[in-house]
Amino acid sequence: MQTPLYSIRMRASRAGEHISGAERIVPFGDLPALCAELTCRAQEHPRGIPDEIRLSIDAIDPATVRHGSLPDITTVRVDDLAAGREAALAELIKAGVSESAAVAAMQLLTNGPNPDGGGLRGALLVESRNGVRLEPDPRRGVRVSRMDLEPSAAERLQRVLAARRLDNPHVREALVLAAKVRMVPGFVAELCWSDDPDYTAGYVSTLHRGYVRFPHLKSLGDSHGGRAFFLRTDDLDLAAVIAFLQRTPVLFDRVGTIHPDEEYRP
Ligand code: WAQ
Ligand code: MG
Repeated sequence: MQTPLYSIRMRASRAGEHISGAERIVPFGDLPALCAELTCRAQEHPRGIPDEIRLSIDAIDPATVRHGSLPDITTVRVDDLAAGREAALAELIKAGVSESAAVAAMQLLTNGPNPDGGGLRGALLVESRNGVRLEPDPRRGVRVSRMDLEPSAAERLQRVLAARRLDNPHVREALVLAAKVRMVPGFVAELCWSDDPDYTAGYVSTLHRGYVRFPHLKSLGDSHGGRAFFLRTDDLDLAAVIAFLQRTPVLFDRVGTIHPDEEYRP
């Protein structure tokens, strides 16, 4: 019999504002150690000390688990924030996002997309052509959950990332999240940069190019960041997309190729 798997989710906030979160899928026996690890992480986050930490643990129905591959990775070298934003915008437009929708999403991530101020714990869902926001609750966004690497893929990923000096938790976790998001029907692109003040890199993920990283999508010290998922909505069952993102367990068993770095040439 297979070991029963559990989804574990952490989110930490202060005065209602999102600080950090994490989502993993692990065997039953790994839960105590992971509870400790995720609690430490919530306590030691560069965005500050939380006044609320939530850990949620739910059994996964093995019959619902899906499998998938991580995207290929390319780093586009840019010297500064302006070049990074310009290169990311070009990548989004190439994937079929309208310029106005892409610019509007970048503006929201820059200023903090929460109408109450600050960030969201989830992602913006954005119609790829007209830029209309699609999340049911714009104060929360849509949080992707129930995804992880198979142990052998986790090991392999760390090895290939380390060989390129890219092995850090931001990259590993962003790859897993991006891999799940690109599985949804209607997916056009994802834009992300971290809300951690000490991490300036971000990415654009598309079906054609994979996970394209830009070392500078914001300035050091800036605590604004977030994610936007661009979707084409023709015949799209949005409720099913959201249900998949939040609830369908996906384990990634294959790692993509890391391509040579590219220089950004405007
Ligand atoms: N589902 C939806 N949105 C999320 C999730 C999730 N599971 N996790 C984070 N977000 C949103 C949320 O608004 C966060 O405030 C924001 O994204 C940033 O999250 O070098 O570290 O965990 O290749 O700070 C990308 C570049 C790093 C990595 C991204 O994001 C690289 C990062 P963070
Ligand atoms: Mg963060």
